[in-house]
Amino acid sequence: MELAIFGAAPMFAKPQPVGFPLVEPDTERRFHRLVDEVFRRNYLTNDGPLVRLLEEEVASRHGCAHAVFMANATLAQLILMKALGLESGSAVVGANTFVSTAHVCEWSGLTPVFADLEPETLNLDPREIVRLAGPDAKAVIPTHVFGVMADLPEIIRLARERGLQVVVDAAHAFDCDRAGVRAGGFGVPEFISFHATKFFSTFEGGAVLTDDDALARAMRDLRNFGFAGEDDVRSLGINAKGSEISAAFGIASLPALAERRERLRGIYGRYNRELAGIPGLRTHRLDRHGGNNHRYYAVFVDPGFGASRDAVVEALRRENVLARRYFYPGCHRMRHYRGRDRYRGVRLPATDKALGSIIALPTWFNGIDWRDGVSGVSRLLKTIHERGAEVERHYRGKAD
Ligand code: T4K
Repeated sequence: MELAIFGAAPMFAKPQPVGFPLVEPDTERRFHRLVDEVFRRNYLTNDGPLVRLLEEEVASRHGCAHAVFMANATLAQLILMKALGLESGSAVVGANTFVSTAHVCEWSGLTPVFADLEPETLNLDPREIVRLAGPDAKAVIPTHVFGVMADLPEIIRLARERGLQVVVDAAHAFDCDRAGVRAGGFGVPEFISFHATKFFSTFEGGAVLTDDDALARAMRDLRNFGFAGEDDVRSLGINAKGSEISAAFGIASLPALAERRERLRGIYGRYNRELAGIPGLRTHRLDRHGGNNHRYYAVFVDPGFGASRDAVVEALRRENVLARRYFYPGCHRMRHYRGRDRYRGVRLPATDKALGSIIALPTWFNGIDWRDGVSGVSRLLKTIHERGAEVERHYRGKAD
């Protein structure tokens, strides 16, 4: 098989992004009906009936008392940290996360202290809390990377010993669990993302999951400028409300989730079978400790593969496979952080190793049957391996 980098036509006529939104035709039809209702009611935002329904549905799916819906997960984290009184000191944050997790610490007045990962799960290694939590530490913020749940029982234990609060980035973890416990069920607040490309989406959106009634009440005020009553502002709030249109899309998606989950599990299984045995290519296992929504599929390109990770990504992109290197280079190596004195000496070898070799592949396909999508991407990876030396030479030739 010839590759596009050597002049062949790309394997896929249309771009196949990792972040292709998951929207079934029935979801779209249900959404349009709900939007018609929104206009008939003429109630567009500010804690409307669809927002309330969405909050009930999300909370009950996750087995917790409250899901406080917000405009996105970044604002949900900001509001949560404000409601918890996290406004100074430092927070131990896994470096392998979307940069917003660290940024929100700074917006809240906390210095992020970046922690290394467990290679098996790609999540914050709980032992890092012992190493990194200094006298000014106030919180620890693990992320459930790709929906693989962090070791919350151990993280919570170590945090409590040190008087730290635990705030969890569950952005990827809708409907995921660790030994049967879902995000929101561990006794600590977790924020989740409903961004367009997530397993469950509201276009933009997010929520905090919690069992704590007082915390939920405080966050509902904070997301609405701090209003506790019509003319009564009791806290320094902001506008983080989600609209009825966003909620409508979430509600329209709910009936599709069981089938969506099955489809993604099928894609995960098929990739595992088709990629098995390619030397130097390792699959990231998603279901070691519990259930996963399988929204992401990641592989590691090890030295035995024959071409470097970045050469592989370049070759795939030319085939219209828009592979990503999530969360390369890690927060600690993002320009905003790495240039500052505070971060100069930071060494996170496990994070650097994993993020130097990871590739996220598409799990939802644009205009083609998913079986053909998975087989096409797998055939490409086999061919890139077989022609590894040439692929690498081509990549280096371009880079020079
Ligand atoms: N914590 C974690 C661990 C997160 O992953 C995120 C968000 C957050 C916190 C914060 O949650 P939010 O505040 O967003 O609710 C994206 C998203 O913007 C971001 O929400 C997400 N994580 C992150 C992992 O991915 P990019 O820069 O990778 O996405 P972008 O725009 O390059 O899109 C990826 C691909 O998907 C592109 O090839 C285009 C395609 N695409 C994208 C969209 C939005 C479509 O085909 N259709 C679309 O509607 O950041």
